[in-house]
Amino acid sequence: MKASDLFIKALEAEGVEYIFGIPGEENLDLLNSLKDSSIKLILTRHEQAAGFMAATYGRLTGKAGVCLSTLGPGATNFVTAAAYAQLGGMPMLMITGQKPIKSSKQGQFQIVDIVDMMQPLTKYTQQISSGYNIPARVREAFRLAEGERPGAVHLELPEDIACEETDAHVIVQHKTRRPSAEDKAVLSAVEMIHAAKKPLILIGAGANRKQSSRMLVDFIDKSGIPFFSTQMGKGVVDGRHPLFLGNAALSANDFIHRAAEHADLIINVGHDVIEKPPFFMEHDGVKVIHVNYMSASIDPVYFPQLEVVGDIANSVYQLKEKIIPQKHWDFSYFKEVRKHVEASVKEGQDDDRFPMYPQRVVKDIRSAMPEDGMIALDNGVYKIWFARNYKSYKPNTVLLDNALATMGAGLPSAMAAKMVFPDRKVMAICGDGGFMMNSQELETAVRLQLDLVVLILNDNAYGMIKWKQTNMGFDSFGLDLGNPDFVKYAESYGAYGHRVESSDTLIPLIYDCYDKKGVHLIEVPVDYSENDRILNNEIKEKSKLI
Ligand SMILES: Cc1ncc(C[n+]2csc(CCOP(=O)(O)OP(=O)(O)O)c2C)c(N)n1
Ligand SMILES: [Mg+2]
Repeated sequence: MKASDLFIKALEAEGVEYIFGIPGEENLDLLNSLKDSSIKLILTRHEQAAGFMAATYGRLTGKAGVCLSTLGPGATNFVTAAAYAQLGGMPMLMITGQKPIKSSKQGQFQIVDIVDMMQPLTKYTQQISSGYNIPARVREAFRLAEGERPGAVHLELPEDIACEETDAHVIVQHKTRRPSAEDKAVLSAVEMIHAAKKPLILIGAGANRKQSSRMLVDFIDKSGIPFFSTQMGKGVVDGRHPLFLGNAALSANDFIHRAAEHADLIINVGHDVIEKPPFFMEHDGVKVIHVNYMSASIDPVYFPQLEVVGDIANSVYQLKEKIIPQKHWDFSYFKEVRKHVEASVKEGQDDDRFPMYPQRVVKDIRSAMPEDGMIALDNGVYKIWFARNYKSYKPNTVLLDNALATMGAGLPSAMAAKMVFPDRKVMAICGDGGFMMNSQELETAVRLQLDLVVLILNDNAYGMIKWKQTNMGFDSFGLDLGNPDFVKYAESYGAYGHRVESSDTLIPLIYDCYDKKGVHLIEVPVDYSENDRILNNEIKEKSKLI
């Protein structure tokens, strides 16, 4: 068999549905083999966007998303997407081409050592040096990408290897189960929880990765222990649960941090230090039990006293089986915190100023999205408002990146979410800055006939950095932008363009967009003038008083 045919057969055996990317001349054998495959090629307008789409496909399915590029410049465009998948725990395979490795008459033209470049960004990076190795390399790449902790892997397929003949056979997936936590670790954890006076549960990104949701609800309901979540842990347990205290959108000084400071034990399910810290551990401060697939990486702000390492859902199940609610547990302070958080996230939600208040935008989008509707956020200051104020009802319905926290992923990740869940309503939420980093993918979305709303919060600036600049007492400098006419811009791609002109028109407009189908861009002029006062000062002062 031709090696490139075998490569595609190996991908098919892994259950690959899509390859996102941009082929170059070094991928032409592989492209030709793809022609008769069940795998669909999704052509994008930038390799970075293809990488973000593949990573999000992996995040939502648990199966590695696959992306393809040529050598040199195509492969270097994968760098940010590789870091996004690797830090975010998203399984993703990058396939890149290369000049012939046996003999080439091209000198060093376009040649960059891509295998080495990918070293710090992946779990596995290999050049395929013979057709015979293809089945093992592909299987190993998928095994590592999808195994805990999931992440990015890379295979380089040189042109002369792709076209050689081989008699190797595909290696099929083998059955595997994640190891379960050891009994004694669970017993020690239960003892610690029983002995605590004010235990508190934290839900982080790891719990959102696999379906730990039902086990966590059972554990919370049986124990009655209140919980809070990290940004990437949103939705694992319904935000309307009566024991939900709030989201740690900031790292410190918000109402929710009063609960974390007041607790004597935090049962941390699925958070690891790659996500921005939801609270800081301190010497002689709150104790932590680390419940995760992997042992804890130690950091000056994170040094747990006990670990329960193994499949998260199983660990939580084991804890639930053994936990007995204790009379000496005292949750009264947490209940007080909850009241303050609930009041605080409602503040400003009915404000009708225009340009719109971000708190109002969050509330309007929540009320226009159905329970299983998905929002995919880019990175900007609005992400804090969404993480803090937007209640998520189901796992993985708020896709945000609080690990690499890159700009530019909002639109591609929304597109991938819509492909994985074609029957759900999906919205990309971007700043004017982040949207323009991958706005060319509007063409891909239109070509794929996705029904999608892309909402842009427009402040004509890199608002997040302006907010930090003000907070640090610097003069306003260097962060204001001009923008295209977003309505015309959308229309030039064959999408629909809308500009919100008053705050009461946003909700009906969102409904209209979903009714009409197709790709809709909604520009929402936004008023960020109070971000500094509220997020940096008022919340800090008020939360001190609880
Ligand atoms: C690729 C990338 N470049 C730079 C940054 C640093 N950064 C974080 S948010 C931000 C500004 C975002 O601006 P915009 O998308 O308009 O959102 P806003 O904060 O204005 O709502 C910048 C420059 C980043 N996170 N990622
Ligand atoms: Mg902006």
